[in-house]
Amino acid sequence: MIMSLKEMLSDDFSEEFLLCGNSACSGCASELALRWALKALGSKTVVVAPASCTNVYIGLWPGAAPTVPFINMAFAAGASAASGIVAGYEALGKTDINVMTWAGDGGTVDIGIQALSGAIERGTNFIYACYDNEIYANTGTQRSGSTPFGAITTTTPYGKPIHKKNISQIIAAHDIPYVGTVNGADPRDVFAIFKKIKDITGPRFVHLLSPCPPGWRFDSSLIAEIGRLAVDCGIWILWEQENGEFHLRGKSRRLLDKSNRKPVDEYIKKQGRFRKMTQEGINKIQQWVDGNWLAIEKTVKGQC
Ligand SMILES: Cc1ncc(C[n+]2csc(CCOP(=O)(O)OP(=O)(O)O)c2C)c(N)n1
Ligand code: SF4
Repeated sequence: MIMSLKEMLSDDFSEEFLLCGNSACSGCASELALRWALKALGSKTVVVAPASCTNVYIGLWPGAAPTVPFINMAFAAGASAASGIVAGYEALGKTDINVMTWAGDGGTVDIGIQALSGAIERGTNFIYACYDNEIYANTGTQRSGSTPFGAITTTTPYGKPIHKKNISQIIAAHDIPYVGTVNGADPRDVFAIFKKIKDITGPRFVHLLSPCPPGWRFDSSLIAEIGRLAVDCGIWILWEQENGEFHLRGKSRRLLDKSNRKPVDEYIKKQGRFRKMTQEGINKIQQWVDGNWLAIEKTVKGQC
């Protein structure tokens, strides 16, 4: 359930576990989402972050922004390091500590996928959160497996020629207790989902859309609007799979009906990374989006 603003500002979660004054870019959804995920999880949380923007914007000890234990890890090892930490706590009989990997899409869909698949297949009791800014942002905007069709990066100067990898469906195929997608530019959505999954036992995977103003080329004041448009046009679908049960959630529940979806060009035309996209390219993305919704419709109908 989404919180009201009044509830969000109540004393219950006024405590900060990611301090301000860190070096994230203005309008960074990764930093915003991490802040609200930690508010939901609370002080008894250990975070592992493989190589990414996150290691940079949290800063260096003793001036680092997190107030919870935070481990910067090698690029490929986000999930395996978390597995080791979970095993250590289990050996000590400590069962009340949340272990969370906080990784970018490069560290998840490309280089970290083997460790992630292994950790969730073993049933590791942890949260794996992938903030998906659809690029390797920290090293200057290279394409990842999660970069969408047509997006310009330094390694796809004419736009990426193929669609993005569907990592959340790949993880859902592992049949773990929880897989869900979140609008990372909406703190209420982030808070509600992390609060909900905190007490689930076993592997939990959260896939957050993470708009990145410098990488996607939009003004940082537009972060909430870009996240909202992604959901409204159906390019980012809010869904959950809990113990094998799939359902749409939030605004996406009413978007199965195509007439409720905005056209994708509203989303695409707001971002400089798509500046070389032709109308043909936009049509191709629209078809891809519509195809994704048809697949969802079949899943939903198959469950009825
Ligand atoms: C094995 C290895 N290769 C390359 C790098 C350089 N490197 C550090 S962060 C990064 C990009 C990470 O991208 P992503 O996981 O999407 O996170 P983001 O930077 O977007 O936050 C790269 C390529 C590295 N640290 N280790
Ligand atoms: S480059 Fe993008 S992901 Fe990295 S800190 Fe800046 S806004 Fe965040």
